[in-house]
Amino acid sequence: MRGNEDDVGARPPEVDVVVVGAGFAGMYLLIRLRELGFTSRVLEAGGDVGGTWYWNRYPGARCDIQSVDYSYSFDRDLDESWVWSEKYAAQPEILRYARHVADRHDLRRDIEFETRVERAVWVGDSQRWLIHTVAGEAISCRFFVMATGCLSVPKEIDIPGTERFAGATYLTGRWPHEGVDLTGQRVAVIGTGSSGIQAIPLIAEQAARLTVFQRTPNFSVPAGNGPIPAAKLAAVRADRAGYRQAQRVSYGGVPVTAPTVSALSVSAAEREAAYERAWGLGGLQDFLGSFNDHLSNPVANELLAEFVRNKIRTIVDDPGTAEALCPRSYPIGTKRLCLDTNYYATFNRPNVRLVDLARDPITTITETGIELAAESLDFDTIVFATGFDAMTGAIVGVDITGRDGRTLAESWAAGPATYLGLMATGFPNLFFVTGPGSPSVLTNMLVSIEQHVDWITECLAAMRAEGSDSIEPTEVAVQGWVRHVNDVADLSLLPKADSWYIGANVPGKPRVFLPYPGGVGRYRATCDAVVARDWLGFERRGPHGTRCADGVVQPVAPDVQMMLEAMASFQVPRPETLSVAEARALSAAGDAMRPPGPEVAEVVDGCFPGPAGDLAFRLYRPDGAGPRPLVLYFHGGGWMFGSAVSDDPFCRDLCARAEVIVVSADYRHAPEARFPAAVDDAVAALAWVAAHAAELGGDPTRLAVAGWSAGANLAAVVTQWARDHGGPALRGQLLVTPATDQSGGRPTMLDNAEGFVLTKPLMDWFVGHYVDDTDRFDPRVSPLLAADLGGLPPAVIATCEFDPLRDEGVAYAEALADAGTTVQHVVGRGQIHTSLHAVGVLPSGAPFRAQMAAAVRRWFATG
Ligand code: N01
Repeated sequence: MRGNEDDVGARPPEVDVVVVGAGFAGMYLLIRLRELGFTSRVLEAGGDVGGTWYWNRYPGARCDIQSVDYSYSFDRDLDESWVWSEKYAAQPEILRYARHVADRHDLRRDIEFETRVERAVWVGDSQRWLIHTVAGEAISCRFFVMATGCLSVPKEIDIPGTERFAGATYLTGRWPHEGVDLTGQRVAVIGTGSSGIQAIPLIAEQAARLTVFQRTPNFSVPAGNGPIPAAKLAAVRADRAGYRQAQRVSYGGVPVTAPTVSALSVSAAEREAAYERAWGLGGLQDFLGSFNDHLSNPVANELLAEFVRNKIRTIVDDPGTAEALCPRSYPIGTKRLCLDTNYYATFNRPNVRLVDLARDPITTITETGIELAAESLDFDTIVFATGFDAMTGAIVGVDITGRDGRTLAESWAAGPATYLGLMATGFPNLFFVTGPGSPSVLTNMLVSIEQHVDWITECLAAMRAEGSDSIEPTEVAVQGWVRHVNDVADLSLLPKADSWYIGANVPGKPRVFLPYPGGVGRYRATCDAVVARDWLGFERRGPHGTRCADGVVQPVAPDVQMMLEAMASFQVPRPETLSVAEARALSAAGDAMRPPGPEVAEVVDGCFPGPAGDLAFRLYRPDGAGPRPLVLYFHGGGWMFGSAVSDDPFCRDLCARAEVIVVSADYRHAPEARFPAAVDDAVAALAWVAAHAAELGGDPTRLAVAGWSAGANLAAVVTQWARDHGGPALRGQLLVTPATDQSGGRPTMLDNAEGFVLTKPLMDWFVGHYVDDTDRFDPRVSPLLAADLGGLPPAVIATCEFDPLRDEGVAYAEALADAGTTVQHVVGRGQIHTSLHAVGVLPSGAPFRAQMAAAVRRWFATG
């Protein structure tokens, strides 16, 4: 099919926008561009609209998102009038829907089919793109949009001998339009991803003999296809606008109630019942989302994985085949979960055989079939269901040369780097719809496509309104976004599989997590925030000059950010607005809600003599026999809150990771006991622990101090005291987000003054209660101000990016290093004052604790 044939040849060589691709993204883009009065040309390699649904015509191809959800929302009449025949529509029906939309909006007159784009060049002088088609046409445009889909370029077949095969070969992603009759044939299917798993049951019904070649088994859940669930249809019909809005702010583009219960918090019977219910319902989200920790907790994940394996063992008659079909090498859900109809049962058919390539790999394809190490098999037809060069294949498949003469392929050689998945530095006015770094394939594509197209067209309209010629993200913004995408992925189990999400399916492709796993609702809010903050991270150029609000849009670690949002929604009172007793009670209540921290071999509570009476300590002993290194620890709490047991999870963590005895010692608190009471107590604790190290099971020659926040201040102070008073000899000092200077505000005290738990007003409140103004310069209050910072033991100093105390920690690290002390500075990117301490709550703090513990081990490694 062509666009309006009469118009071909009369098409303008210059337009505002060239769009590549007439799938669901390109079609909606065209509609929006027309509405906004932009001239455009849409170039499509296929013969009609529909994108992935135009190409993927293999038997059994259907969507794994329910049809009601997988449809446009922008056209209310279309939405109301189109009636899907099934819960999960098959490819012919989805293609019919795409064609219907094209007819309804008269789209084909602006689409050129069978037109492949070969290359594109940014012309700096004119600030325009020149787009070259394979047919030799050159089109000039201001804006260039790649709406080329995420799974549109089949992966190159990398099995030797493929070209020698004399029979028929088919790719699932390029299935012949006229269909293929496999009746009576000997058929091989290579690949057991979503495509293979959908095609295999239907091919088995036709073929005389079907052999399935499986390299890695996949987890698959029954689709439970049938009529659209009545409840769903009723919900949509009752409040269509509300339903569509709920999709937009949801995680996956499908409105579901987010699970709040851990798979580990219920009995085995309850869990099994929930899994059975979800299995019976059919659907990816219901199944993976039957509990809230399948994609974050390996133990919970394994429970779900084993449930599926047991299902496979129940369904498949031959135990050997069943075991071969059981995935074991990656957590469930970290490769796209498949949705099937009768997949596992197909292996009970007498004409179907599974070849497990993990045991018996393909050595070559021959003229007549497939040769394995152990046998040769003859076939009439080979079907390759071997997947796609996902997310980047179609984009770098066009030779795109940007501002500096570099191609996009060169610029992405180490992996794609985009801002919001929408644009790349060096490629002005080039947009991607659902590009790498956007939620895309992890969500309902239709919802993601509409959001991207709306954002892009709003951007174009804004550029036109302000008279800008070009827009491009800054390097800072792109690097920040790439980090954020990886930070979010690293909070989950997703990077643990060799999946196409991470480029692992294509030999040589850089291993980078490609889609953004933060959810479509959060992502939408982020894109909107970028616009609201004067197009944060984008540089716009034009006759007006250059406009740029540079910066990173999500600089706080994602788990920390979520915790801050939760705290804001709970409206936790500010401690400094309470009485001291109330503030202490609030702090203790927060402590009581924490997970306990890791197990240690032994916990002992005791007392030691302080200058004003006995003080408590808690000792944590690691596994293992013999005298251990001993770390004296001082808790945080602004010299006003906390106790020897208040940092329990952190002390356990340090004990377990560094394999040291930790003794957490109490000290008197302000305002009842102001400075120097805490220092005197800390000095007494050090003297007592040094004198009793052996009794405590420690090695008196391997002693160090540690502390967090105000406790780190005390640790720094006693380290200086020990130097000045003849011992005890210390192997090191671990200072976690220390307060080191009370003499005046440093920049981060103002930059991070609000919004990150420890605030400037709270810090002022603490210090005001602890010391008189005249004592602020005393090195026992401000150890940074000590006249001599030489001769101190090695220091590990952890600072956090969004901590008001960050600069004073950095300054102490620098000052110690300048004075000749060995310093390891642990830089908590994206972290706040309290987050390194939040053991078991904020996973992003764990790598920093691991760095600290490794450094502590090194202190004690010798002698
Ligand atoms: O591709 P895949 P797909 N020798 O990459 C195997 C979407 N989709 O087309 O895992 C032997 O998942 C490969 O093995 P391994 C959906 O998002 C959606 O099936 O690399 N085997 C794997 O088994 C999906 O995730 C729908 O070890 C080789 C298979 O081929 C995505 O598209 C339907 C091989 C490829 O699986 C891609 O799915 C269809 C080799 N040399 C697709 N090379 C629905 O909406 C590869 N393999 C339902």
